[in-house]
Amino acid sequence: MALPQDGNIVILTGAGISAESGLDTFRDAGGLWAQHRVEDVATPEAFARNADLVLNFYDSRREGAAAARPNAAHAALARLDREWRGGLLIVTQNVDDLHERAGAERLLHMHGSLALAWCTACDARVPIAQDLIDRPACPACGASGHLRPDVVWFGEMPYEMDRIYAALGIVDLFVSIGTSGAVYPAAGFVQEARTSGAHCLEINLEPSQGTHVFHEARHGQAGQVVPAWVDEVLDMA
Ligand code: BJW
Repeated sequence: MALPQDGNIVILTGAGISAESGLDTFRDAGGLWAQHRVEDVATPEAFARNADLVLNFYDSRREGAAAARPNAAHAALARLDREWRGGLLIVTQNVDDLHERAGAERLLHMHGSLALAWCTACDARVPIAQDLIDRPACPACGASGHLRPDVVWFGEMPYEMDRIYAALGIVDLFVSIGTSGAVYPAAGFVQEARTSGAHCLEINLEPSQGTHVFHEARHGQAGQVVPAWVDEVLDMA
């Protein structure tokens, strides 16, 4: 495909990009949804019903993410972010911070972040490093027992949708990496990108649920396929 040197690239990433860093995906065999029922840990109703179970789930994932290291796919996207002179936006569904630790800057977290807590007493989003199960006080208002993980559960509105749809409205190349295409609205971004006339590429271990909507698919480990694709894009420029 021909991509103008100042063309606009939007990259959607999912749990598969962090798999080679040792973090569990959701829907693969043995993944997070095989270990926990979604309804028990990833809805506001679950949090209202059994906050301890939900807080333990996210405390343990925060610990896992802190111990993980960015892999070759994160590093390649950070290099693309540094070197691509046109527009670029990495939209991650992941709540780990491996993209930013690899050096990516043009990045947003549409499903929130394990590094933040949301105080339901004062509505502040605050950085946290400690376990929420210990019910730490909110650093903004001092109230105890009101911090929840700042992540987007089923039935909640993902973050930064205006910015994402604005970027999809002018995108030339849309790339989806390591996501099953099972969760909306992210699963619908490829259709938005097609409507804008973008070339759409899927990079995933296996065909995603929406693979037929993409113009092109490259199947394999993100840690191998993504660096090769980034080399191609930067060589074309
Ligand atoms: C590799 C690899 C390697 C492995 N290399 N690849 C329209 C139709 C139907 C339903 C809905 C709809 N619109 C909304 C809904 C409802 C709902 C929904 O989508 N339900 C579905 C189950 C059908 N959506 C929502 O409720 C969302 N909110 C919403 O829509 O608000 C209203 C709204 C309306 C209009 C506009 C905007 C908004 C909120 C969804 C929140 C999702 N939350 C979670 C938890 C977040 C916190 C946390 O991390 O715990 O987000 S669920 C979970 O799924 C998490 C992930 O970000 C998300 C996606 O998972 P992902 O990343 O794709 O992981 P996997 O495991 O599914 O796939 C990994 C892939 O990688 C696999 O394919 C592997 O093969 C591959 N892989 N190793 C490359 N080494």
